[in-house]
Amino acid sequence: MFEGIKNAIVDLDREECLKLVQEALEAGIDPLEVIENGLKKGIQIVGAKYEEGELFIVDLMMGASAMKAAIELLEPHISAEMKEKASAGKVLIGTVEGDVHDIGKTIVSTLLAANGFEVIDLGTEVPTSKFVEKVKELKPDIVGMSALLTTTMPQMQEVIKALEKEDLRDSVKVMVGGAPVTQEFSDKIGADGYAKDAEEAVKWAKELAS
Ligand code: B1M
Repeated sequence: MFEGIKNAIVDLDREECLKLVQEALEAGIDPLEVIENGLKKGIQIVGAKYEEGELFIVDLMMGASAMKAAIELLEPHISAEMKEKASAGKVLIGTVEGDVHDIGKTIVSTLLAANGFEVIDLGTEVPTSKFVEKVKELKPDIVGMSALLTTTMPQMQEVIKALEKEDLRDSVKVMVGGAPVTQEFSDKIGADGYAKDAEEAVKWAKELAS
């Protein structure tokens, strides 16, 4: 099943992907396993093929869109499990300004929710002012930022600076992630936590929230 889902993403076959994901749900397979062992592996191969010049940007978009649709199909089933657990904390999360990449961020949101966090996902291209406004309004325990482009990574520091300016920095923990982000970068910009993947993000969130 996982192999089929992975291959459907690699083949950019949205219909087949959604059909197999639906079958996996009906067979009672853990939705998180479907993401980890099927969808994520598929999009990684698509990304590698793009980098090698074997696929074009339009192919990337097709693969990404199939993956997003599949996650949307899985999400309600993860939330159902989530509801049985007490909230581990409130997380405000978004992809920073100028950056449209949201697959990784959505996986992180989904896993956090599945682990009992209340997640408010602001989406992509989130302006610094919106992060600040939402921190004021919603008082989260953690602010999570994702960036996939080296050119948008500095936005993370802008958000931290803006939170400092508004005297909000001490009220939240800041977690950062995304393919080009490193522990070194996280330390440099004054974030509290860095996670290389969604599992680590959950681990960090649990530690940061406590
Ligand atoms: Co873009 N893209 N892309 N892209 N894209 C990359 C990132 C790139 C590395 C590809 C390449 O050229 N080799 C490159 C960036 C180069 C750089 O900055 N050095 C790139 C580029 C250049 C671009 C455009 C500029 C291309 C163009 O238009 N010429 C453009 C940017 C537009 C913009 O943002 N303004 C662009 C557009 C796109 C698509 C729209 C086609 C599509 C995104 C669709 C979408 O997200 N809805 C896309 C995709 C799919 C990719 C690749 C292939 C895959 C990204 C992905 O989804 N990975 C990517 C190449 C690659 O990474 N190999 C690439 C799978 C995902 C599960 O992993 O996002 O890393 P990831 O998330 C992980 C961890 O990083 C971590 O956990 C996740 C799950 O394990 N994590 C966090 C992520 N966020 C976290 C937050 C946390 C903690 C952990 O705490 C809060």
